[in-house]
Amino acid sequence: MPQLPVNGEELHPLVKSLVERIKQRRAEMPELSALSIDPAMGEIAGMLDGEQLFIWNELHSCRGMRKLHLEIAMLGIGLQILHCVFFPDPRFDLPIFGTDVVVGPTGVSAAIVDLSPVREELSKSLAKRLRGISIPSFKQTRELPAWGTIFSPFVRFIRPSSKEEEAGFLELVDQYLICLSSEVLQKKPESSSAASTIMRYQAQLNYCSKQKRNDKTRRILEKAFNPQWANRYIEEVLFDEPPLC
Ligand code: BLA
Repeated sequence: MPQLPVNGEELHPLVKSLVERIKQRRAEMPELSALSIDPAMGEIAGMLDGEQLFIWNELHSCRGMRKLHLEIAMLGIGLQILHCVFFPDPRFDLPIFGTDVVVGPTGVSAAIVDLSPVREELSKSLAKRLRGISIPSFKQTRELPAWGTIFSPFVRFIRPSSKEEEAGFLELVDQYLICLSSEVLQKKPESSSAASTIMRYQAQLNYCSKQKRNDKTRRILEKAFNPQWANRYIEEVLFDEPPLC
């Protein structure tokens, strides 16, 4: 599996520190194991507007979570994207963790983090944990797109306006990961055929189909590679359907 360039000087400080923190929290997950990834999809290089585009991927699983995906995309020196989604095993009553950070030539334009429900609402134990987090104040909150109905009431979507706000966002992501880890350690699997498992499976399908409506992701990938390749990447790597359990 390709190593993420976390020591690379070229990474934006927020992207670099987020990758480090996510890796640290991921290492604490029970029964962590690396998943193999098609070499053609794991480390990718293309061209966009004459600039080189690189994508690095890491995939793991752990007890309770079927797919822990961490990705960095870099386009020349202008655009960097950190994409991270942890998908639960539908047999466990666990949420989807997601964070996405987009850095443009003028700095971080988008930073989002959520623990998204795969049932009508987040479990009481998780909502209680999340209510206990102190949210730093952010000057610019961004409006969610129409497909953003998949997110929980605890979603934070901001444009950080200072180094302090970037540091606040990093700590917020960390808090969400800590909440997730605590839930992972507590939950026991239900049977594959339980109605609750099937409902959570369907909700993951819905999460993936809504994320696929993000034109901004598709457009970047289509321009860098080609529409067929972008579609394959979105369908197979970013938001592939969970296997029936
Ligand atoms: C927005 N995502 C964006 C933007 C770009 C990408 C270029 C626009 C930035 C801006 O509006 O400031 C591109 N994101 C990518 C690419 C990848 C990626 C190429 O992850 C992967 C290779 N997106 C996610 C996940 C979440 C997410 C998991 O992949 C949330 C947990 C959210 N990205 C998200 C949202 C927007 C965004 C909500 C804003 C969309 C909008 O305003 O329409």
